[in-house]
Amino acid sequence: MKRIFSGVKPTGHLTLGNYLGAMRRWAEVDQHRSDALFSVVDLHALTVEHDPARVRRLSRQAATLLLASGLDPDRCTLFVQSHVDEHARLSYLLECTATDGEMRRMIQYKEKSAQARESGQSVRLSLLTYPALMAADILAYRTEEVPVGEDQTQHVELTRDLAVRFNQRYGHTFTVPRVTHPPVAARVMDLQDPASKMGKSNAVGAGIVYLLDDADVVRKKVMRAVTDSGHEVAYDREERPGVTNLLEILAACTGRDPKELAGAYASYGTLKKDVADAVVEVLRPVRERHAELAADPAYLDEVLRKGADRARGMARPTVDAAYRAIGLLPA
Ligand code: AQP
Repeated sequence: MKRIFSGVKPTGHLTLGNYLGAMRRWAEVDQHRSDALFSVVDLHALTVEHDPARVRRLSRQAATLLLASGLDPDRCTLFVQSHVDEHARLSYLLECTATDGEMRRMIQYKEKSAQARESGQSVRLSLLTYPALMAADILAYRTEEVPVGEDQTQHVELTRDLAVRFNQRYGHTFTVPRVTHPPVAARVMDLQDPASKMGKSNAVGAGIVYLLDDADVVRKKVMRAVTDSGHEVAYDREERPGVTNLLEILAACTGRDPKELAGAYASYGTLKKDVADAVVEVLRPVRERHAELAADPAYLDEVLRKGADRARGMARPTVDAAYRAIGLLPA
């Protein structure tokens, strides 16, 4: 069976972008057709200013939402990244494989370091080096496919480059993974700013639908979405980014084609109403299941403990092999 790895960062409350771009596909497709690992990648939440108690809280919430969205611990491995030491062990070897220039070219580094400087904060060294950790997350499991939203493409490309370089220098050790994206909604945009990705760590939440928003809040956010000048409902990312985003969300929620949907609407108002209804319906079972799971924290602890045990067992042989290949003396 194909090996799959993907994860979410506990940097904020999970959003409709996380769900449509990644989580829903993990639950509906990936865990059924592959040997899949999904992780709450908490070490990545430490690359920017953070509050320890909040990261702990968000890590539990993210894991609970992954279960609520349909991940089944009997079908896949669900775990917290920091529970499996192999990620950090391998990350250092990949820092020794990557170049400074490669790291500085990463879009997230450029954007987030600029934001930190603007707000007078220092830039953590880990913000520069985290792509090596991300590559370790993937390569430790000999992952073949990485199902993610479009924003993660650059990270997976770097991971491929590092795997190929390591294999060429030190002998075949890693599987070279490939990225996959959902057919629609691979990049859900902020409802208030359709030029920006709907991101859970964005400062202003008015254009972000959180998975735990209640139905009224979801409706308000969708009905207030920024649309484009003109009145025609057209699918055009360049000229009509606001409406196109709504069409993509509706298509992802209903399983229909966004271009065909465009032809079915005469006004922005009716489109928004249908988008709001569709999003509320898609999120309803997730919220309900989240409430049930949150009432039983011991169950989550057990799932994460078993998941980490399983993940450790899978990662260790590969990471040990990488240590030997690069020239370190076996312990
Ligand atoms: N808007 C989105 N549309 C489609 N897919 C998305 N994903 C995230 N946002 C969208 C996908 O969700 C998975 C987990 O994302 P993540 O936790 O790695 O990153 P994030 O939600 O983008 O977190 P931040 O902190 O808000 O983001 P950054 O750091 O980018 O500013 C991934 O598969 C991601 O593609």
